[in-house]
Amino acid sequence: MGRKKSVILIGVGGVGKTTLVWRLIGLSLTPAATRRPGVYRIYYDGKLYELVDVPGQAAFEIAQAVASSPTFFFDRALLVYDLTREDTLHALYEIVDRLCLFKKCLSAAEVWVVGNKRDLAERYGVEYDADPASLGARRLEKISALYDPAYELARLLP
Ligand SMILES: Nc1nc2c(ncn2[C@@H]2O[C@H](COP(=O)(O)OP(=O)(O)O)[C@@H](O)[C@H]2O)c(=O)[nH]1
Ligand SMILES: [Mg+2]
Repeated sequence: MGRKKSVILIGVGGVGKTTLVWRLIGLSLTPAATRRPGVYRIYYDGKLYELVDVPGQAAFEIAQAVASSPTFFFDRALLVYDLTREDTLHALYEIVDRLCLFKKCLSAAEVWVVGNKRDLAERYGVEYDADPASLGARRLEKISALYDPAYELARLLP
């Protein structure tokens, strides 16, 4: 089966991180075991994943929670924002900056930016585009954690 892959979801409160985790957990045939609040294990496509859902609302709280996480290297970090709210995109820069101030710059094999609530962006015709490179990320993926089929959301896994 290979080594477990770890994925951390980072972003301010309300952007849809927990919704995304719960949709991904729905993929698993084996019931997901929660080891401690915010850490979920799923099996998908013959691989074991550990998903870390960071609690908190504001950028400083998220940065603090990530910095104090016992695991520090992740196979993938998903920087999640709400496509319809520019403040949630700006917050990602603040989180990434604060992590470096804590001398804990984000350490992940790959960083992806995830623009969530695509359904709302389409409905309102409002969408703030992230520049992934400026966040140290490889790519930007736009999703609807609420409405996209789970197998499509699974493309976010390493
Ligand atoms: N319309 C829409 N709402 C979403 C989507 N994803 C999450 N939400 C809603 O946004 C709110 C916050 O979601 P939550 O997962 O708790 O955000 P978190 O604080 O980042 O964990 C909830 O009311 C969700 O139902 C989405 O893709 N589309
Ligand atoms: Mg949450």
